[in-house]
Amino acid sequence: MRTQVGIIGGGPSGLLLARLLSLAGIRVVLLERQSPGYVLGRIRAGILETIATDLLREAGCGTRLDAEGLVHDGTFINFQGDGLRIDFKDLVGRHVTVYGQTEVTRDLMDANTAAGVEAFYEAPVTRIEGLQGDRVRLTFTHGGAEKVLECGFVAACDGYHGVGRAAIPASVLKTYERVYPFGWLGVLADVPPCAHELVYANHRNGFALASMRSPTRVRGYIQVPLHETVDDWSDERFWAEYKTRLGPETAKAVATGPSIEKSIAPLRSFVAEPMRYGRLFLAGDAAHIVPPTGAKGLNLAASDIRYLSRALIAHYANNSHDLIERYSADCLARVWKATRFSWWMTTLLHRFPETDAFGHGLQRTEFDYLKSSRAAQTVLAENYVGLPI
Ligand code: FAS
Ligand code: PHB
Repeated sequence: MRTQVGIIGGGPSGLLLARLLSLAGIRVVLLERQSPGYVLGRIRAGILETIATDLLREAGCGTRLDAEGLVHDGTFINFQGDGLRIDFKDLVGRHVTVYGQTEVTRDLMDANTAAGVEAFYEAPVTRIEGLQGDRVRLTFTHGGAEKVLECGFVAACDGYHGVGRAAIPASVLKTYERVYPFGWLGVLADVPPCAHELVYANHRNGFALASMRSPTRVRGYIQVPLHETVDDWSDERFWAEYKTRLGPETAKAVATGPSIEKSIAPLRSFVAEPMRYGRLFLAGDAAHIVPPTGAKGLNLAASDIRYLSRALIAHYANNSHDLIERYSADCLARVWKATRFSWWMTTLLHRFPETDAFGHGLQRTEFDYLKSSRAAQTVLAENYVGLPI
């Protein structure tokens, strides 16, 4: 098998890249380890920056997004009995859109299928060779047989646990990591949201987040210790703690109901450099992981794909190599700023087991400064809605 661009991974990164390149007439083959149902079953992100929504419209996937996406002009932050609203529209003239990653993935899968983009599911890539040569060879298994795909370039959109990053020699690859001493227990339930926008909360028991997927479906999170599992959290226990942490005023509007999904995600900050090695490009979670507190994970994946799709289109359309050469530096400049913001939001809103009284005083002061300063609120707003490309 031969193609121009081989794409490892059929999550949002791989699907979006396949769509944008095929729209530009570039031949791609996408190889995804799991089944389509498994990929769609993963409940993850929910907030899209305008860079991501603009890209989805460019990919011809804006119809449902525009019909069902919820435009949010701000967000609430509750802090141990105090609170404030960050007004994105007033502060930076921008907004975010609530539209679940599952829906983004579904729209992209449908668009690629309709366009006849060649995608193989249950087709794990096991080997990557020839990155410094004229053609890359991807070995994968599919239908019980081992196959080889030859391509001009390979995009490793295969997430944190993929094979792409490992193909970069240890002497070249540099990684940076911080693992947080807690995780997020997430619950999906078909009940109406407690507020018209998201509510982030810092409570002495820990962090909570009231998010949503639609006017009838909520996505709620609470910080939990790393040793706990979903079995430790009945629906009743979750809703009681969720309401406590959101605070009494917000809790009055919390509707409870049976969870239709419940999972715990660990939190880490992770950056891999460089994001390109010869004919290999890393994109999305394959290159970076952020704690979801800043709602940046999916959005960073989208901006990587914006850079990568333009670089590969310039190469094939105009034989131009400049954007390919700049890809890693351009992405990492944005990745590190989103990593900083996600780390800052996480330190502001979570309870760290090892923090002493001085640390709690600083955290309180950070909130008080945010509440008292339009400049501080503007910094939060411009990062949350997405820094310019
Ligand atoms: P993905 O991990 O989504 O996709 C990678 C794909 O590659 C997978 O489908 C995998 O099966 C496939 N793959 C791996 N190895 C392969 C191989 N060898 N061969 C072929 N295919 C292979 N972000 C937010 O903004 N907000 C959130 O609340 C949030 N919650 C999250 C919760 C969890 C549990 C996780 C893991 C992530 C969460 N994220 C969140 C981040 C998430 O949304 C990612 O940023 C997003 O999925 C990135 O998309 P991809 O880069 O496509 O990676
Ligand atoms: C979500 O709705 O899943 C969500 C929203 C905002 C975040 C993280 C997750 O910061």
